[in-house]
Amino acid sequence: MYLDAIIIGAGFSGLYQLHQCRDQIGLKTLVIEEGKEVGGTWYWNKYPGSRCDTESHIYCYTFSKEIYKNWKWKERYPKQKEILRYLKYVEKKLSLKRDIIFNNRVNSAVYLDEKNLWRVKTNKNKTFYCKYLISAVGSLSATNIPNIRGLKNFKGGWYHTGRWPNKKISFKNQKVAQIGTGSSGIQIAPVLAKSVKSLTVFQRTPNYSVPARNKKLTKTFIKNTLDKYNYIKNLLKKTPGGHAFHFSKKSIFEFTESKRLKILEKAWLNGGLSFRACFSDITKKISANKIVSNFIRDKIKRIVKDRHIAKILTDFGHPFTTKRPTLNTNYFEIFNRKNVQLVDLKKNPIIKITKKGIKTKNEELKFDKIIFATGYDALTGSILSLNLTGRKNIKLQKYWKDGPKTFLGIMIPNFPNFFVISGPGSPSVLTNVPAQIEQHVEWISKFIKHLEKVGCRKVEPRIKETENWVNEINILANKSLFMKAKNSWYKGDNIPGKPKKFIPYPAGLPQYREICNKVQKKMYKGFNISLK
Ligand code: NA7
Repeated sequence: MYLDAIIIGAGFSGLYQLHQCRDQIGLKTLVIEEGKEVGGTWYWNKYPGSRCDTESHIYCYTFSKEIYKNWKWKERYPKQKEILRYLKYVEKKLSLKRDIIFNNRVNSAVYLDEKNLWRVKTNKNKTFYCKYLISAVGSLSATNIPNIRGLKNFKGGWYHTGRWPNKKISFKNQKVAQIGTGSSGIQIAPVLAKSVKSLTVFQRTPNYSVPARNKKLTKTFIKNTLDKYNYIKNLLKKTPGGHAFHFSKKSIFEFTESKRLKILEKAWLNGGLSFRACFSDITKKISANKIVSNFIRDKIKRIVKDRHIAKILTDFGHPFTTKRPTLNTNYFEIFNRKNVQLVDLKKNPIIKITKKGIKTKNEELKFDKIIFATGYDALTGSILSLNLTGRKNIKLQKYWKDGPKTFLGIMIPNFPNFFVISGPGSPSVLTNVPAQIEQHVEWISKFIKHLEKVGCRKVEPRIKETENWVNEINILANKSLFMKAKNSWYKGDNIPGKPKKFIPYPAGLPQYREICNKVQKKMYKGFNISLK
């Protein structure tokens, strides 16, 4: 079957890209989706307590006033189920489903030089051909299941938070092990702790976490945000992460110690991702960051009664925000419960998984279930899993063996007519993702429209511009605090053998948007456009 465009993935990015390609440009378009429904990340992340850390009134599309105004979020942070309902609502509104095939995972995509087409194959033995191939596979979708000896012998059930089964799983009165304490682990643990017989949390790296302070949204709040549609849409274009909060213009050092504390207390009480923005320099200057890191450490120590456990939970080896910042609802409080234990993997590492549980250096523990909240092969894993072969038989795995090479995070040399939404080299995971997605989808769509207008046969970025872009990301990352985290998935540290390079574009969405717009204005400088 021949199509003008194939989009891989039916999450936030795939749905909007389909609307653009089909309804705005008029291309014959198909979305191929592995799940049996729309949703992407939010289709797979169904674990108990799954919720977005970005506030609901901005974790959504803003491209359509009608869509924005006709949806009413219920809570400050949207639950996974609510986000799924929202995406289904958008899908219905735009009649997208008729151009999506579900239950098909793309296994390979090969660029056929002589035909100037992509040949796309799925695990259900379906083959498609298209001119434009667009990856909307998400940055956090290739799960990381650590290669721990013995997992296949385990007689109980085991699950990864990012591939949660469709059926209901009961943990009631069971002995549960949870490996990993990132955003997902910190969300699932307090929910499990309430019903399980015992919960054992295996922590490799302690994580900073700020209270989410989730709450039901009031009618007044909902009305105000809907009324302020234009303002919100514009605001998301101006803030560095595409969030609805501004960073303070004032340094922490402009205040006396007691005033600083007051400001921090107020931000802590408000909770949420905006905590880091209460001074201008928390994310930029190590001396400012240290004060705030210590503030968080003290807060946790005040919650957790056992001093030894509190120490393990706060023995941070990295500055606040240099790894993915997490929000929590009573996470640290669970360590005051009798049915919750903490294992410090730094001192007591896992040796193997046995038939009945987990053997660590110091003990052998029995479990009914194991939960892997161990994150993802972030940003590159999902794209590499597509097994792309570009011009002259060049494999993406090989081309990216020393790290991802993209221009603007959008296109890759040697892989003509292949676009990436929210991929490596773009701000992606450092932003409120739907805000970045809208910018990408609109930029890519405008580009494709232009290519069609000028009669382009194939397009790919130039090597020189790509090298410059990769260097620019390196330079910006080295200047930032991000590199002070020894171990972070932002730079590939969580996956054995993955190149250790900072992956997302770290200078914020407005600056990135400006660069992309400039390239567009200069008639796509940096790209080789071959005409018919
Ligand atoms: P994260 O943020 O990558 O967290 C994964 C956690 O799992 C983290 O605590 C890791 O420790 C830990 N981990 C990873 N591999 C291992 C092994 N082999 N042994 C023990 N512990 C391990 O993933 P999340 O799903 O929580 O969050 C990702 C994003 O997805 C989130 O921000 C949301 O946007 C959705 P480490 O810190 O690497 O030492």
